[in-house]
Amino acid sequence: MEAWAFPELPEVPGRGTVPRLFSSATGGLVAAEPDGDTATLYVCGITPYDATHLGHAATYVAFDTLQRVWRDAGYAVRYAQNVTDVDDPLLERAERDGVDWRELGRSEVDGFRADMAALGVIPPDAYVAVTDRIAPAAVAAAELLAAGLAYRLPADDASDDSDGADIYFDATAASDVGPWYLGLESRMRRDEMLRLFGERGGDPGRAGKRDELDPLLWRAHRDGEPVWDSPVGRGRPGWHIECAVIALDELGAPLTVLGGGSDLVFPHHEFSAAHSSALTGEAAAKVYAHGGMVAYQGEKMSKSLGNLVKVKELVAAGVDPRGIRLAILAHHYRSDWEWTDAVLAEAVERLAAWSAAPAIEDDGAGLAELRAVLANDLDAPAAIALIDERAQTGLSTGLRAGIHLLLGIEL
Ligand code: 5CA
Ligand code: ZN
Repeated sequence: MEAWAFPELPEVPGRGTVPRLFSSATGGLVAAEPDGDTATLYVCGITPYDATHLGHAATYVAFDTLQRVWRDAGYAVRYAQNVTDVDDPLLERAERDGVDWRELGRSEVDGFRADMAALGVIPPDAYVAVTDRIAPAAVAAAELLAAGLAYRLPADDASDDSDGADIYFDATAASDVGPWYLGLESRMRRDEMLRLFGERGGDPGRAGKRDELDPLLWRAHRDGEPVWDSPVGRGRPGWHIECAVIALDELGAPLTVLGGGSDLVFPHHEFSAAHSSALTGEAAAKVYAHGGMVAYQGEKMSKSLGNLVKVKELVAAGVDPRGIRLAILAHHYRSDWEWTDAVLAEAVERLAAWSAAPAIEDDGAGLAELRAVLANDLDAPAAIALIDERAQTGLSTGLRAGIHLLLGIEL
């Protein structure tokens, strides 16, 4: 699919360094160092059934910052992002609103593109709709079956035109064969995993599974649901295999970074990584990186709760998108935080102060400091603090260029 317009990236003197990032797998900082001259990045995309909210924006701005830091360090970046354009919540919303699910997806993706472009987020090189990768997902499910890492489970309610069985990943069997887990499962209590699995699209109560946590690889056709023909029968793929296959096809393994919000750590990235490793024998990624959750009115901002602050509504109300970006960057990407009017007002004020700062002689120190703090787990709040301080006396041309390239804010 088409992504969106590429923002202007200015020339900046000198070079940054490879960033260190917090890894959800190790629980510490690791160098997000590409194997060759190209970093590979996969960030999970939206499920397009409502407009882009500040939580989505925060996640994509976080990984945009990573991409900018890599580019500044002299690496090329190859970036892939999916669109989960067939999934239960999308189908339910389309049904509720009496619209075709494809049309709902298309219009929300259009809105997302416009929002990302407004925020100056660098587009993915491969922007991939899940519905364009049904066949490879089915082939992957077939491979896992053949390898003895998946099993068929009869489904009484499957349509007559299907072969009557869903396919599940055998997590226990797969854990013996590859370097696959994020390592999270071993640190998370089983009751916690079961709770999250149930809340986030899993079906721990499905009778007959070898393990309650085994995730769905392929869902046999049910009457009234979208359906595709495939080598594993008529149906549609499970969520985790979709992202695993798109990441592998577009970028290979291991990725330099697999990213998303912290709500994807378990089960989505755990099992995407597991599927990927089971298919290739390689680790899925060098670094598993996750952003914090943005809340609004006391709860995680989410389409399902409906407590949304939408990017397009702020922009339509005349808010400078640079102010939105600065409001996001004022919070460390890994922390959970709450969007308020005051957060936005402070960012807009800051943007005005930076813009009004006098131009001064360049000794390169400001840019070097900016690079150093961002290379340390993308510490944008520290970057903002140092720019605030310098803006009181003046901002040099080099630092302004650095702010433009690295924070995506042209003053
Ligand atoms: N389509 C799947 C991923 S394959 C999905 O999670 N879609 S989503 O639309 O729910 O979220 C898109 C991205 O925004 C994900 O990376 C998710 O982790 C992130 N996200 C969702 N809600 C928030 C929030 N309140 N704060 C921060 N990030 C969020
Ligand atoms: Zn995903």
